[in-house]
Amino acid sequence: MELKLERHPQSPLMYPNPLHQWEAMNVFNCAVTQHNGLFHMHYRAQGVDFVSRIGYAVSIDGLHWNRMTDPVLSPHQGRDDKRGVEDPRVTPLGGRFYMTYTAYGNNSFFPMIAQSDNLITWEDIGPFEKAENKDHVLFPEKINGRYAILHRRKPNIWIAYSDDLVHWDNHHVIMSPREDNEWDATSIGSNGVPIKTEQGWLLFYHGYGEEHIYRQSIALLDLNDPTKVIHRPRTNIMEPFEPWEIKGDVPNVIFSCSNNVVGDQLYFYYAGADRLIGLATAPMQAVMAFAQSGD
Ligand code: BMA
Repeated sequence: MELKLERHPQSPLMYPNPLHQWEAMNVFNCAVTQHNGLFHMHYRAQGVDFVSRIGYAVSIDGLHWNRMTDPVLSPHQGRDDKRGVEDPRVTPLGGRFYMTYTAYGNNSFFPMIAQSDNLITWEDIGPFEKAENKDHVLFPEKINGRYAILHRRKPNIWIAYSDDLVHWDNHHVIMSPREDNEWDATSIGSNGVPIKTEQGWLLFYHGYGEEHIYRQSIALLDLNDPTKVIHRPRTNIMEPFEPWEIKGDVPNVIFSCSNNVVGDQLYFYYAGADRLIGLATAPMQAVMAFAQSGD
């Protein structure tokens, strides 16, 4: 069985903004959160200084966006994140919002968790761990009474649990790259917030092989024990194809930090070649049928 996401005719939806220095070069890798009847976007932006910041935009229909003039998150004083803050994923949980993002320094990067009540002002909780790690995303509810997070210690997707979002334990590898010649043979990482379905947690993930082409697919994890991968179809659901997905700041990249259910459709926001933001869709029914077709 195959599933190919369909590019929305209005895609790409968002371009760099030459009027704002901080987002004049690239806008990409966005989290989209549905809250109070609106779509809220947090996106990675790079300006003329090539430092990454996180911008915010709001939309009524998920297609037309109004952006804030200034970023909502920038490199902080007193820590080595001079190259910026990257790849937000936003999880609504227990009446608050949590953003997982990567802080990038001159020599290394580390995975951060921040919290907000209003999606605009963010307060850091701390690093998820003091090691090179990224692609971390919180589950939208506690599992067996504990916070759960997916993360990436290269090249695998891991899971870990916590009681306070600060101390994490029970680290397990849940998915690894596949054998040579597969599209995801070198490294894999999680995308947006896993979606709870009757059949399990629907996980969106990216992967690349030797040619370094970033492609996308999905897997299903057990609801009560997400260390168990129930299905992992072999084929990918999206790969670079349009000119703006092939050429940009980094070539041949489809990267995503959000996967939303809108009505009966999947809204898969993604970035092409680390430069523009687009949208691809599919009926949720088709997504679930494909998810269950894997080994
Ligand atoms: C990853 C991150 C993403 C980026 C991707 C492809 O390591 O840096 O922000 O989109 O590489 O370049």
